[in-house]
Amino acid sequence: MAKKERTPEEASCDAAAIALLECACQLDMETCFSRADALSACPIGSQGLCCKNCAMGPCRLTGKTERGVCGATIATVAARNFARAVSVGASAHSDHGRGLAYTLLEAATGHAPDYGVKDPVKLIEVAGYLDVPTADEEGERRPIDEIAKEVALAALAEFGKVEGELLNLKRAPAKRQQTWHEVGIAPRSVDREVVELLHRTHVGNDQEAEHILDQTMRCALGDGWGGSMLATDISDIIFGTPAPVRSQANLGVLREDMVNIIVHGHAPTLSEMIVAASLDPELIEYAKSKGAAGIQLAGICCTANETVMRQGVPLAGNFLQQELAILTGAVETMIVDIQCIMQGLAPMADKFHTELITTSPKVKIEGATHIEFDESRALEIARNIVRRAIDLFPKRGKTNIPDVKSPMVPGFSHEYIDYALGGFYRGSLRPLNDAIIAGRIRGVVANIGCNNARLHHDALFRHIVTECLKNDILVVETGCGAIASAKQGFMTPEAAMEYAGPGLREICETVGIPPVLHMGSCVDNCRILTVLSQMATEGGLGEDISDIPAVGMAPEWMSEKALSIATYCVASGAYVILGGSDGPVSGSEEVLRIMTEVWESKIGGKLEFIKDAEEIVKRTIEHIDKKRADLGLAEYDPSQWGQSGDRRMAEVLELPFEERLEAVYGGGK
Ligand code: SF4
Ligand code: MSK
Repeated sequence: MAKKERTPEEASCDAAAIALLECACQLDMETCFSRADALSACPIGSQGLCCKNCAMGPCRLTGKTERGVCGATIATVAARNFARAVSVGASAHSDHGRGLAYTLLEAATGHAPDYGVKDPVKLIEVAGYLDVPTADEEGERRPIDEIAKEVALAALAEFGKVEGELLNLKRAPAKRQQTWHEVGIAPRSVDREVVELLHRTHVGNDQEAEHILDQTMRCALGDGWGGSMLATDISDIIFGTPAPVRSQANLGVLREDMVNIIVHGHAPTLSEMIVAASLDPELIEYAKSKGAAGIQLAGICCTANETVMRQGVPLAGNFLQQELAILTGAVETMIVDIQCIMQGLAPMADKFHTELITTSPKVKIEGATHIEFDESRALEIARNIVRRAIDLFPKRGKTNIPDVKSPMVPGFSHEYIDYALGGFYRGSLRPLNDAIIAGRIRGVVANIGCNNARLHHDALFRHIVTECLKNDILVVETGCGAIASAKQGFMTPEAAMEYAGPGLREICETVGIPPVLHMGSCVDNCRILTVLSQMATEGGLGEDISDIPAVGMAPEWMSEKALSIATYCVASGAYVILGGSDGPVSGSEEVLRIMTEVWESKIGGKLEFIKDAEEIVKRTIEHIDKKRADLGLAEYDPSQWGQSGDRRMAEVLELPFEERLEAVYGGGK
């Protein structure tokens, strides 16, 4: 029986997406939503029960056949499948990081003249982590380019170092490092852990689920504290460390009267040059000569997160909105780099005047124009692409841009959070720890990850964030989850007044921050690791990441990168929930037990797959309250808070004199 096709409202809770899905129905065009409806997920593969690791299979371990031809058990097969997915996710993030290290090397050696060191302070900090001397023997500061070159080489060495372990591991709390060493999962080098994990999953190799999953954690840690952390650090060095900027989110940022260019994927290298080209007065004049009022740049997925965090380039949407952006008919060019790029874009672009341009030597798509990016001619290539987009503007037909967008304030790097809480003079996370200790902030949730076309687009994000804020839980976000929150209006300081509980609202009002902090792209989840590490070492919240009243989650996840992120967060001590389904190892009770009970006792973190939104919220709050109790903190009591801050001040100023005295001095004067 054919699966029922969802109505636009059943497919998404985003008003812009709904409007465009209606448009897709009218035009009889397929999207990832309709394809998800037409295509049932394989019930065996989705539980992790199908092995195709050799030509005696594929072996589907269901019903009577609970062992593969080679004798592999359900637990072995499910663990191996999970391990392979994590290795791919870790590779994607890490290869992204390696690419940035090469860009820094090219820039520092004069081979990429359009790039340089934008944040020398961050360079000096990262040099410290990578054991690169920043001063000469006389104690004089070495030239920045010289340090940058050595930082790039030291970063590249982390991928295939011969001995030792990843240098960034020392940025974790001491207790965490000790756990990694005791369990034997401290990653030695980024590439080595990926290769070893793949080796172990070859037919006839590692066959004990727990042992396979130990190496899976080690490989994922190589992503979180290796490849991803290097990607973030080097992006900050080259393009600047983010600080708050104003921007907007959702497809309504596209302009009827302008040339619309969308950057999509994950790498900031080309997109930063596209930003520069789109601001070039000569190209703006050229756009005007073609009848446009100017050039509007917008982003999708994590390229969007990179450019919104640093440049305030508006967000067009998240993963499930990439085809819908083209469906507006208003996009001249969509430039894609790496990861999360749907092949469905090419046939969709074919129906409009839109040119889809692939730019990475690693990504070609049939039907797209390939203009390969080359760091040595970066701005020239970017200008060429922008010029092509302008040339397409006169060919634009009927458009359908939904009038839907929300204001937002992104840019919360961990450096900025430190600064926001104490300025340059005494920037630290002390006020955050104190707010948690006092109970104004009940705990922290990192709500991250993808969208999934099989789920109600953005709905889990919206529900969970709303409930967290109501319960005085500070939310930090990256990836497509961050874009979901931006679109839903959670990322302005004013949102605290509408959505936050009384304690969290007081903090947001005092510091002037949104209740949901945009911390960047998928690789920037390592910024969250850094914040958690600092909170653990700051004092008052235990001495390890596993002690902190915090939960990580990816409610609408779909990518293998999300599995790697989840695994490195767990291996770093966090409780992580992956939502939306029973999960990719649900066919094995044993693997589920290892990821919860065994991992919790062994490394202090655990991974659970929870389908239901209410259940995710319930378990999150239970975990946060349990961690608070374990730390001996006061029970959460919102009735204590809400008596200070801007809103209360406004109320007090309106009171009659005597009542105002009472409110201010409590009757003491
Ligand atoms: Fe089947 Fe074993 Fe080959 Fe997997 S490795 S396909 S379980 S025979
Ligand atoms: S883009 S990995 S869909 S978050 Fe980073 Fe979004 Fe997930 Fe891609």
